[in-house]
Amino acid sequence: MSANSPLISADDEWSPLKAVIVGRAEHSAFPSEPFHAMAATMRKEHLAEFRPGNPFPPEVLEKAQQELDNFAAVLEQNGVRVYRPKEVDWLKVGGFTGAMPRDTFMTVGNTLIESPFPWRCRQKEVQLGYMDILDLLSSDYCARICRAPTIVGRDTIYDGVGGTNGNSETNGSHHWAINNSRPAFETADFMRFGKTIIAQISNVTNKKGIDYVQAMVPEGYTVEILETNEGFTTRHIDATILPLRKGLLVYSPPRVSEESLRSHAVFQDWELHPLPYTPQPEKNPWPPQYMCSPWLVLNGLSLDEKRIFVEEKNKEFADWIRDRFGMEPILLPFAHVNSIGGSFHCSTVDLVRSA
Ligand code: DAV
Repeated sequence: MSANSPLISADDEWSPLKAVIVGRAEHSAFPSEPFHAMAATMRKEHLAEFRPGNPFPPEVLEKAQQELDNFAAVLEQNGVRVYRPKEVDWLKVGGFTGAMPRDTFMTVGNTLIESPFPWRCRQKEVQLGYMDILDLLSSDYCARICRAPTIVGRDTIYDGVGGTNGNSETNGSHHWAINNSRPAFETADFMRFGKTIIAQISNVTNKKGIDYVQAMVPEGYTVEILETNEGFTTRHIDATILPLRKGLLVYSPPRVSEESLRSHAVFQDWELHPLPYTPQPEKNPWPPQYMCSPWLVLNGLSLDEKRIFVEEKNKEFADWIRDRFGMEPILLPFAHVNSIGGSFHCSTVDLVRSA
């Protein structure tokens, strides 16, 4: 592989997309972790579903798979190289899904970083689903792949958190569902803005995890912690802020303030726009929104600085970014993928973006 066509090279969210991983949905099962960790991150009305060995409804998975295949085809039609993970029976192995690789990997320059997952049900995800992709990527001799560190001995990530009734809400000063005893994160708690990477501490990402990313990124990149307001449901930054292009960012005002964003030098000259309406949940939607809030409208994937994938029902959002900012939203069906954990940003990992 020549140095002129790298297989891993991306450090922002908007430059023209050249190569991407798109997840797959078959055999996905509800994640299952100690009650307090699920209660802290999942929607209350569906909490009982998050138990071991519980598959998502087959019709949801079938349609989610079709949506992902269609999305992958549209990306290919636009000249993007698409990688897909292996088909894995996640139900059988006590795993979650192959549909949400954004939580699993992040590209920073020539470096691909794997998450040291806090959740046990995800700790074999890469080994089972993504080794073929990693093999292919390592044929680029300039690429660096940072596999997650092995957990030596017992995993201590839930020690001292959760409270006696297993509910972190009642657990005094313990705010988060995980402790800081080892590096833990999901890469969806990080977003790339060139040499600055913005991260949040959350119910799946701890301070040691953020320090670990700082140690793994190539020289010259800095990880900064954004103060967010989500409180106890916090998980993932990619339904809180959405850069539409260099210099233009949309944010969720209940989740983060302009002041907090402005305090980061990288946003000093940016236009920062609150979403001008509060996205509302549908009443009794089918498919159900098992895992996400209506802020998922901000979970777009950019093809370049104009074109961005938006779920076809989010017409108000698509109209707003078209009329207000001259964007060209690409509307695709994705409701069933949304149902099992995320939208276009969550279900992808951009590997190469270049001007
Ligand atoms: O708002 O429910 C969804 C983001 C998933 N990566 C939310 C977070």
